[in-house]
Amino acid sequence: MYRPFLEYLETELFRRFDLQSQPIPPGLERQVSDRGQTGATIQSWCYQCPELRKIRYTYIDGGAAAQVFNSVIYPAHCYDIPLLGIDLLSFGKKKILVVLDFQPLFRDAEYHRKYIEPMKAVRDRYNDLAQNLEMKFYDANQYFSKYLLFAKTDAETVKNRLMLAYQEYLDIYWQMLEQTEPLTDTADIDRIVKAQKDYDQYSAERDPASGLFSSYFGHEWSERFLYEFLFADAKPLAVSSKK
Ligand code: BLA
Repeated sequence: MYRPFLEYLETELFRRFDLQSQPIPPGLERQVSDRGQTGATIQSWCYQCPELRKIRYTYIDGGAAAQVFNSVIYPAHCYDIPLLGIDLLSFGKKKILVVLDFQPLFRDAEYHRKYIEPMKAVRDRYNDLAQNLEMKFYDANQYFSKYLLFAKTDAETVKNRLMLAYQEYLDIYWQMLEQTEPLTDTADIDRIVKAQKDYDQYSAERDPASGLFSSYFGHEWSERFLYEFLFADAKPLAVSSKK
């Protein structure tokens, strides 16, 4: 159901950047489960290029029971622009939830003006996909912008409307990356390193997908996938509390 979104992203990335494949830890790149009605396959891709230090995306194909396309793009540490976050979910065809955002690293007004305000014009044209839904897992004020697309919707809207919004958001994101000046001061760069690391820690601890991964692929695999691939700069809680 979300394959066209994966393919569009992939085409854009290969067209615009000089991508290098990044290794995915053994056993995490692809996994097949026979649990659930139809089983499921999860597959991930990871790349980097000088402008983007980690580009990862994952597709879960669980037939009619689950279709998921999830991606995070982390800019190089010399760029303070937001991360690009994509989470498109469909469970049993009835529950379709789509999220797309430029995920801010900082919350001050200047940052907002530079990197979030440019989304407003697009977001205003897709008001129907920005439904102000309540967040149960995450804090909407942390790592989410006020112009995110976040909607409960249907397959028709995904195909006809979300795809257009998605293409426009991506366009603005590439533009933003092109226009941003690289930081050169070590202290400024260190601040981005820390902010991106904090994002991984926060996201790993809150990720609402860990139950989904566990139910298909087991708890152990799920923990590895979260901490060794999705949010590789996060430390598992038990480990970090010992330090
Ligand atoms: C919600 N994301 C969810 C849910 C699942 C996933 C299962 C809960 C749906 C529900 O029952 O309400 C799935 N999350 C995944 C998967 C991965 C993952 C499969 O990380 C990894 C492969 N989530 C993101 C990114 C964004 C994001 C990058 O991973 C940013 C756009 C947003 N997902 C997001 C939000 C919700 C969500 C805002 C709703 C959470 C809430 O209600 O608090």
